[in-house]
Amino acid sequence: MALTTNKMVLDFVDEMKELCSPDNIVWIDGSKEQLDGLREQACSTGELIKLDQEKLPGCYYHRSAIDDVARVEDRTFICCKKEVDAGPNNNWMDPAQAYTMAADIFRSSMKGRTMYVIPFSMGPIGSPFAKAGVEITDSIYVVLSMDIMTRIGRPVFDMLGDSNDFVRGMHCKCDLDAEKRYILHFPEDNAIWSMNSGYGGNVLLGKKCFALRIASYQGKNEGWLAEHMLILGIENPQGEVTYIAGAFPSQCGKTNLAMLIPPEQYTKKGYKVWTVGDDIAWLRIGDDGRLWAINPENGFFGVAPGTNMKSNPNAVTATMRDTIFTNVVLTKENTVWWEGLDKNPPQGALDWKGNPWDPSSGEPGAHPNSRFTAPARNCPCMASNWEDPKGVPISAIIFGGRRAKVAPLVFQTKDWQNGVFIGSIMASETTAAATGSTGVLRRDPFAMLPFSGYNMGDYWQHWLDMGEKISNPPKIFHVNWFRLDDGGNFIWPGFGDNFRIIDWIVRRCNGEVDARETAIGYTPRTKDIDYEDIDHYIHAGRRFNLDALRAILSVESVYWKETIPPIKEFYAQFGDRLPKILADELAALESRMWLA
Ligand code: OXD
Ligand code: MN
Repeated sequence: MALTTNKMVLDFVDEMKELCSPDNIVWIDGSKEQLDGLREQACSTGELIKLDQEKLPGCYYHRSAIDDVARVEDRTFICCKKEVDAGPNNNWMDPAQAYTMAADIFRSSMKGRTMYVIPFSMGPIGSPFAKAGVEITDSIYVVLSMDIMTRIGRPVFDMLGDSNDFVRGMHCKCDLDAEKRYILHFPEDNAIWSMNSGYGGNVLLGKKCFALRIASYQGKNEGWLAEHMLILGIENPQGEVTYIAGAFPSQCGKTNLAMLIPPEQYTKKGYKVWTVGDDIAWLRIGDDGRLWAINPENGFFGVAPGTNMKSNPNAVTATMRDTIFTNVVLTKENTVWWEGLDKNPPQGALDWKGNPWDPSSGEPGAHPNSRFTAPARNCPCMASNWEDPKGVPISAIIFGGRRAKVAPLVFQTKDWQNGVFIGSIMASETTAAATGSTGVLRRDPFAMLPFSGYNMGDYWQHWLDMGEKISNPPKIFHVNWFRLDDGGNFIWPGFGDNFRIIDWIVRRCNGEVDARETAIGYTPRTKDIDYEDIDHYIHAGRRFNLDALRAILSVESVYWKETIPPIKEFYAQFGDRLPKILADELAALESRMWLA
């Protein structure tokens, strides 16, 4: 039975029913009985495998098709009326053409299947930040994953009432045909159509599709920001908490940073780090003129390989109950394993494809993009106020990238406008593991290149416009944990030791430390970085020392000069959508580099 009388929702469901011809329709009310029934059903068909319920209570295992294991950026489209509004950062398709093509693929695709209708909310229900969606799907895996990643069920329709302000999400696995796989966004219609995939990033439509692509477009029109950012709270020994948001391209340790444990010297004094979110932030201007943020999600869709009790004990703990694991190793004891979990790969296990796996074969057992879908409430370092409907006030925004030479460990930008410029030139060098070639530079402004639902030039202008409206803006910083010495070794230990830099950022926000002015912004004075006790890290045969600190904080104009021509080339793609302010910022940086 329909769970709502909202005519727009009923029309949407009817229209999709007509198109896809499912055998029946199930409205997801979010009750435990209903979800337990679906878990049982999925186990009976093999869609899920129940894991050892003593060791991993409430946990299940899932495999996606072997050619369906990642987001498909080349098959992801923004379908708006004018191509220029999608921008060079997006694939574009004419909406009329996209609807016709997709309808052909969807037609009768749910014959013999059940259509599930999932009401969901991005953001705590009742929060002024929250937005509703309705996702239609033929996948129980999607229903159960949406239950972890968002707030689902009846209360969402109570929140929505008769309003038309909801995102219409339509997903069908169809035949999982990679040639007909499309992730289509219609920002002007509040709609997302996803077909022929079963992989989380393509089918959990609340996450990248809604909370970033559609929401970034809504934010531009409504005066707020939807960003690819973690949110964390830093508590000092007096119990005061400072909140920071941070944007990092993939492979820069974002989830680890969001759940960081400070070095012992700080925890002994009473410092704590609290997680508010690990991937997405929605930010609005508060009555006090500050920027306030919520995490619109309700769980983590994290990369499993490399996650372990040393790199991220909080994430490991979060996955110990009520979690769905996808494409990891399934042990013969019905538990899970992945590369980097520990040094004891299991014997007699099945790999992510379901084949017997020999750890000595040299083949990885878990897919490199295998995932855990875990409820945020399981994470021991979740902030007690992480679901506060009014959000948390942001004191600093951090941009980061993986740069071997150019960017120092940390610098503070001069002001909002200069910070937007630094966000716009963000880039990361690929690692050998990911691409087979090291040091290929991938531009990823604001870590939003694959996620801005509109022209990135307009997105930068929106950030500049927001700066005009925020009377008490966060300070903007850039960090680079990955700088290499001349021998190609990481200079900085990273992980928990990143807290030493976060601490400097917090002290800058509170006006407690001064800084050195350089051609790119403000860098720390060496006396203000507490590095003396980094005794576990031997660098080039020595402890991390003052020379290493000086080296990693240095601003090398030779390298900065080299960065300028490729940035000009990148900016040129945006034509007259490039804000003039950013071109001016680049010219100013260039002239400062020649003077440096
Ligand atoms: C993610 C991503 O999965 O950014 O969060 O790709
Ligand atoms: Mn992400």
